[in-house]
Amino acid sequence: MRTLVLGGDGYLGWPTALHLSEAGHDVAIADSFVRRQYDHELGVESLVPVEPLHTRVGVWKELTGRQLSMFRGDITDAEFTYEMIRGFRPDTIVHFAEQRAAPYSHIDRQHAVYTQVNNLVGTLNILFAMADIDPAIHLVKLGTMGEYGTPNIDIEEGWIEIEHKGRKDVLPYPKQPGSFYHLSKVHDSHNIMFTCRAWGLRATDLNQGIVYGQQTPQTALDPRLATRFDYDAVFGTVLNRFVVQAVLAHPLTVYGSGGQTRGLIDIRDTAECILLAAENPPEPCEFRVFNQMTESLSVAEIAKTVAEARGESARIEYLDPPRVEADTHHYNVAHSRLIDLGLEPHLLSETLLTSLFAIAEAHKDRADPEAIRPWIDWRRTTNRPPLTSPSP
Ligand code: NAD
Ligand code: USQ
Repeated sequence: MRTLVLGGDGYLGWPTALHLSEAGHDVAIADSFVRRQYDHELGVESLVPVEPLHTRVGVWKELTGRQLSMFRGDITDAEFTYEMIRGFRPDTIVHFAEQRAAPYSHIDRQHAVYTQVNNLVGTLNILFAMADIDPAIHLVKLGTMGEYGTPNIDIEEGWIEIEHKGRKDVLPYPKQPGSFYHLSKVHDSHNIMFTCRAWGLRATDLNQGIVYGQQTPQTALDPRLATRFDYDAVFGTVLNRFVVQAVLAHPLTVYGSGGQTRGLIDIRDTAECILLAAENPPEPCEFRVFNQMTESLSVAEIAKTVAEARGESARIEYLDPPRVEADTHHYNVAHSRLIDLGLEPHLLSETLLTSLFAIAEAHKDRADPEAIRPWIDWRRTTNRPPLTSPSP
């Protein structure tokens, strides 16, 4: 199977590309490296150092004999996208290549517009290129559990049966996303669903929960194969942030009361879910939705779990919530379709936390404590980064 991984230089794209390569796929990676530019813009870095893509690809070849092809370019550039798909002729396109931080999309008008243009235009270019070049290509698209929001009823896997005024239908599950970023995923989902109907494309929309962890069996082979580990207030996600905060003896920053409940997934399961989706494609015209999460926890429970695993030095601090979100709500999500395909989830365990603490310990000197405090408030239309002390 020929698999093109868009966004293959990122936190999830890189380990997934290696997992697919090890499973025997002929893998190509495409990336614009814009994620590395956000680091420069924000003045932060991955806690774990990441090598340039060509170094990582060289190390993978040296260790395993497996070749990964590379395309450097921006998928919002239609010419680049068409040329790449014509040149590589993938069976499957795995699409990770979007601006993925909700806080980044709330910095100001420019960042909100950038997020939606980057995400929507990139996906539209892929859809048009698939239709024009080969409609049999299977698109595996990374969406997000946050597309659903937090309704007061159970969340189904993509679709809900509704009875209205005596008539019944199975309709897309209502979407109530909580940020400009999460909205971009909803708009993508609509565009993908429409092009499956209009042009006979086939796609899997993976509504993924928050990913945690930093290593997969493949990235652990050599430090030069490491993937990112973000802990800052813009790109760091909650569990990874709490682990780094605990190691730095910084209070764990729970926003509000911490009742916000979210779906979570281990990074090793992300890579496996993509493999399962790619190797079990939908029918032509089918727009398929999987909820890609393995367990639900509230933010307060995540903080408590991390603090208890760390021991006495860990403290929890409840901050004024910078986001507009419900922090007490119902959350019960159907997520059986990937399990039906064979996923055997890794659930959050003491062992995983111990190994994550070890990774954070090994690199804690690279951490910038000033990058931890949240500074982007959903209620403001313009946010400016706090003044930081000059570097020595
Ligand atoms: P990431 O930012 O680390 O990786 C995304 C990659 O895409 C980066 O390398 C970036 O340079 C590239 N990219 C962005 N826009 C591009 C463009 N226009 N052209 C080419 N390359 C471009 O993010 P991640 O955490 O690996 O997330 C990957 C995907 O999974 C995203 O779509 C995200 O929304 C989704 N997702 C992530 C999580 C999570 O917890 N990290 C959870 C659910 C869903
Ligand atoms: N939170 C805290 N303290 C922190 C950081 C976050 O309490 O220090 C809270 C947030 O308020 C939120 C929850 O934790 O309620 C999750 O925040 P997050 O930053 O970990 O995750 P989120 O913004 O939802 O985004 C992340 C990824 C995104 C992906 C999404 C999956 O960045 O790409 O789409 O998780 S989901 O949440 O299921 O939509």
